[in-house]
Amino acid sequence: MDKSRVAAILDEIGTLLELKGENPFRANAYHNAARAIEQLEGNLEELVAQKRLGEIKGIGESMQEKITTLMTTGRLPYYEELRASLPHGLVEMLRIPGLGPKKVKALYDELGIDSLEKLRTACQSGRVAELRGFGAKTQQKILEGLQFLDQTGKRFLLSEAQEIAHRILEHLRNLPGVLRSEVCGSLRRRKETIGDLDVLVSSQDAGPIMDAFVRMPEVAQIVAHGTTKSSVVLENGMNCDLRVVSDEQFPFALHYFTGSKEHNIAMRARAQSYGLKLNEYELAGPKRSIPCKDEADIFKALDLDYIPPELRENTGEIEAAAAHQLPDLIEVGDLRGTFHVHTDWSDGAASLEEMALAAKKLGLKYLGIADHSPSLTVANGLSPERVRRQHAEIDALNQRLKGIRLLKGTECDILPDGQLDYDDKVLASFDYVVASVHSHFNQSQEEMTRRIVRALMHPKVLMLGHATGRLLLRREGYKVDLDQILRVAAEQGKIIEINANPYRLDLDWIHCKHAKSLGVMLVINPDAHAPSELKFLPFGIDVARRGWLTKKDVLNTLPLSQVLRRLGVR
Ligand code: DGT
Ligand code: CA
Ligand code: CA
Ligand code: ZN
Repeated sequence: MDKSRVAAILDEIGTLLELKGENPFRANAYHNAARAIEQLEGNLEELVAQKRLGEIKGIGESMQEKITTLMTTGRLPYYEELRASLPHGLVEMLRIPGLGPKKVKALYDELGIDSLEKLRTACQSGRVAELRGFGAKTQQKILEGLQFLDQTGKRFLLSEAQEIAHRILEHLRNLPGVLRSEVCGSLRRRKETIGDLDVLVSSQDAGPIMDAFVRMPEVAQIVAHGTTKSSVVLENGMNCDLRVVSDEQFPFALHYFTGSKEHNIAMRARAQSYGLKLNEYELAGPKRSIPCKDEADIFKALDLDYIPPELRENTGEIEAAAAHQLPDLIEVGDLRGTFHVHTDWSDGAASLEEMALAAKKLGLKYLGIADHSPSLTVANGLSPERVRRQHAEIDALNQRLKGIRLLKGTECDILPDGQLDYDDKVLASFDYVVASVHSHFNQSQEEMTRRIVRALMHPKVLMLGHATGRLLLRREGYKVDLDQILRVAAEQGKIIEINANPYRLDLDWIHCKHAKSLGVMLVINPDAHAPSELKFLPFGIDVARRGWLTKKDVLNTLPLSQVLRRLGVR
C-alpha cells in the first residue's frame, strides 16, 4: 500500500465520519492526517517499520495505529465497518458540486434520501427546497449538478483510475501463472477521463486468476465470474473487466482492447487491404495466421511504424505510421523545469524553499514561482510590496541553494476587460508573467476572447494559464474562441500552458495538436499548491503526447541557460 492510497483512505474516513455527524474534530483529524501523509517527503513504509510515525506533525497515537495496520496488512477493519455502516449512495451524492457531507447528512436524516435517484425525485417534487438550510436556489443547483453527472456519465479522473489500476496490476502480477499483464482501454491511451478499466492477462490457466481477481479487496461487487472474462465493480464505483488469454493471443488482445474503437476499425480495414483479417485473437490470411510476439510485430506486418497508445484515436496516426512520419513524442524525462507553482506567499501550502527542494528532488533544474496577484483576494494574492519582498527572498534562496534555480514569475489575473492585475512597473520586476482568468466566467464568448487576446498582447506576458478554466467532471470551461487565441499566440510568439493538474488538463490534447500545427509552443505546468503536486507533471506529458508534441514543442524541455536567455534574465 502506498502513501497516496493511505492518504485517500484516511481522507475518506474523515468524510464518512462527517456523513455520520460525528464530532467534527475527529473528522478533521483524519483529513489533516491525510494531508500530512500525502505531503510527507520521507518514506512512509520506513517510518512505519521504525515506529517513527509520531514524528509527523498532527498524527496522534490512535492514528498511528491505524496507519500501521493499513501499511502492514493492506486493510483497516475500522474503515471497512464504517463504510458498510452507511448507504453507498451517500458517498455518490458527494460528487454533486456544492453538496458537502453536512448537506448530504441532512438530506438523509430528514428525507431518507440515500441515492442519486431519490435525490432527483425529491428535488423535482420540491421537498428539498423546504428543508432548513436549503431553499429553492440550492434545490435548483442540485438538479443542475445531477444533470451534469448524467452528462459526464460515471467517468473518473485519469489520476484516480491510474491509482486503482496500479493496485490491481500489482495483485495480478504476483499471482502464479500470470505471464503478461496490462491495463488496456482509455487508461493505456491516457485519456483525461476513464469510463472503465480493461485489464488483460496472459496465462495457461485462467481459472485461478479469475478467482483471485474477484476476491481482491478493491472489489465491491461481482458482476460476472467466467473463465475468459470477469467483471466487477470496484470500491470507488468503477467497473473493471479482466480478460485472460493465451500468451500467443496477448499482443492481439492488447492491441484490440487498447482501442480506440475508431483506431481498431481503421487498422482492420488496413489489414483487409492486405488480404488479412485482424481481431482480438489473431492476424491471419486465408491459409495461416501471422505470429506476432508483441504489438510492434502487428504494426510491422502491416508496414506501419509502432504507434504509441496515446496516438491511437484515428486522427491520422495510421497514415503517419505508414509514411514513417510519426512524431518522436515527448517523455517525462525531457522536462528540465516548470513555470507555474504556488507557495505559502499566496494559496500554496509550502514555503519557497520547500517547493524548491521538492523540485530539485524530482530532477528539475529550474522552478518558476507564480503566486497569485492582488485581485484574487481569496487566494491571498500578492500586493506590489509583497512582490518586492518575495523577490528578495528568491534572490537569497538562489544564492544559497545549489542545483535548482528559482524564477520570479506571477500568475497574474486577467481582469474582466483584459487588463493585467499589476501595473507595468511591477510587471517589469518579474522574470515572466503567466496570465490567467479567475473571475467573470459568464462573459460572452466574444468578450472572453477579446479579454484574453488583449492580455496576451501585453509584451510582458509570456504564457496563458489554464486556457478554458474547465474542471473535469465538475464544471465546463468558460466560452472562448480557442482557435483565435491560438492564432494570436502564434503571431505574437506567446506560449500556451498545458495545466497538468488532473482536474484541469487544460489546454486539452485536441487543441494541443491544433496549436502545434499553427506553430504555437506549449509549456507543461503542474499548478502545484504543495510539494507533492509537482508530481502532476506526468499528466501534462500525457496530454502533450496525445497532442502529438515532441520535445521541441514544449518550452520547459529547454535547459536553464536557454530559458534564461529567452526570458532575458541574467
Ligand atoms: P472508456 O472505458 O469509455 O474510457 O473508453 P475505452 O476506450 O476504454 O472503451 P471500452 O472500455 O468500451 O473498450 C475498450 C476497448 O475495446 C476500446 O478502446 C476498443 C475495443 N472495443 C470495444 N468495443 C469495440 C467495438 O465495437 N469495435 C472495435 N473495433 N473495438 C471495440
Ligand atoms: Ca475502458
Ligand atoms: Ca470496457
Ligand atoms: Zn490559476
